[in-house]
Amino acid sequence: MRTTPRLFRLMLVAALALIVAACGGDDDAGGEAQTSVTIQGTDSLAYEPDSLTVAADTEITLTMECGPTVEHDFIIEGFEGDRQIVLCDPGGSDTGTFTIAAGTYDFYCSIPGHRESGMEGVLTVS
Ligand SMILES: [Cu+2]
Repeated sequence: MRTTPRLFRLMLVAALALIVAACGGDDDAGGEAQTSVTIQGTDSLAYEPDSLTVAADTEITLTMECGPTVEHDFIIEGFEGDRQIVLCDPGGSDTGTFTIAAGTYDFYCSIPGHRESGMEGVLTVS
């Protein structure tokens, strides 16, 4: 019978497509703890997104990309003396790392006036 191998091949292709689709969805999975995250600092003095979820006790790589005209940084309140994790120039980006215990933290931008304008967010570590 000649149709059987063809049908089998079709099923194989369908199964592979499903597997690829399942694996491809990891990037921005909302609530799942990540070890590598990217955040935008916008010209309207906001983080995008303004909430991040990362893994506890694991080195996290954070990349921040800044809008074309304003610089921003990223500080986790109360963590390592409010150490600046990243600082990006207008139109630039910066990458830093940190390892943090489980909990819920506030993060903010320390450029004068930015936090007051609402440039802060919530970091969930689980
Ligand atoms: Cu800022």
